Amino acid sequence: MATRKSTARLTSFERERFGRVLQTAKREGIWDTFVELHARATASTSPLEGSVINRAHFGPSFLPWHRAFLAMVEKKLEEISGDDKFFIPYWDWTLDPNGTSVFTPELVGGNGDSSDGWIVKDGLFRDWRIVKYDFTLKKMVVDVPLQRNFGSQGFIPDAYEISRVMFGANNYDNFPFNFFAKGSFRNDIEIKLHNPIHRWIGGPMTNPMLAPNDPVFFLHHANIDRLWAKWQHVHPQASYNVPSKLPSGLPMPDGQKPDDQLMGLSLTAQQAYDMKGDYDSADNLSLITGVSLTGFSNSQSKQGYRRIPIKNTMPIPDSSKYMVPGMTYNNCLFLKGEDHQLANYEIGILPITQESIPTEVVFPCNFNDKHQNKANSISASSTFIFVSNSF
Ligand SMILES: [Cu+2]
Repeated sequence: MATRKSTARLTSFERERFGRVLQTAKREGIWDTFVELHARATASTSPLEGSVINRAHFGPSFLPWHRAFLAMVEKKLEEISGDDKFFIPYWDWTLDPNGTSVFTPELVGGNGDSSDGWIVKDGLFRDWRIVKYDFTLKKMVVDVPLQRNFGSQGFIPDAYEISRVMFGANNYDNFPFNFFAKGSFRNDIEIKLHNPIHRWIGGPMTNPMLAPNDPVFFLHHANIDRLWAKWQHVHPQASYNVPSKLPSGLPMPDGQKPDDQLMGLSLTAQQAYDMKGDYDSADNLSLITGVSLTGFSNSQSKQGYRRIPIKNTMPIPDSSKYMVPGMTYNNCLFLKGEDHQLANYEIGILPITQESIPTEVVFPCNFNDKHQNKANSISASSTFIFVSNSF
């Protein structure tokens, strides 16, 4: 497998090659088989402790399934290209939050046309018709043109949100191994980083049954996979910790256990866990490996972020009252909408601009509409994280 590069660092040849190969795959019907495979895995749901997971989402196999899927698709596209240097690029949202290196005419095209049903009118894929699985006919059928509606739902995660996931859970997954799991890297990255971008793009990307119809799916998932690989790198003690039975005695659904075959793919979940992707080295993996999670060096303070657990107690009536001398608060960030039900406590990150750190601080935020209007008293903890501008 060739090394995957950021969309921001592609050569013009690599950009042209990507579009050309995808055009061929679509013309020959191969692209539609990718969509079908993803749809079938998504449709195979299993009840689990009162919720539903499927072979590809909302359960432990989410990351391995998509890693193996990405590798399979990339291999197929490489064969079409006849070029063993072919790779699927990734969209690094911290490097390029507006997608200026992604949504270009020669790569995946831009936003949909607001005056015409959000149909994508530029780029190489403007003539693509999406396909969907018809469960009555039991086959794929051709549907509407490709659509996108940037920003109507969801959001692009910023460095805070990414760091919150990357430095959050130390376990790969956790009971109950679905979308209620807490302390689960898998669930955090799925729900807090992966889902919002699907929704932000709009069109087929908002629907798991249809999402791979939009080529940007693969650029998005390559970045998810890259972040997972990084997390694995800094959590060598973590493992694919998925038991065959739940504490209740219910069996773990098929496709989730370490030795289960990932649906429609040639690897087991464990094999995919162990197969870390090959990503270009230019994006500061070393900064993450150098992170100290328990200490904080003053020399790093200008770039440091302090992570403070927030006790879910006291509302702040007037934000101006609570500025703590010696610290400057540039912004305040809170978990948003969907996260609230998932979190026992919330985490805020404050840029540190002074070296002295008070033991007790109260969030002095002016809340904006991007974040839930929630306010809390917070206590300092000894946990710090170092945030580079490119995770
Ligand atoms: Cu998916």
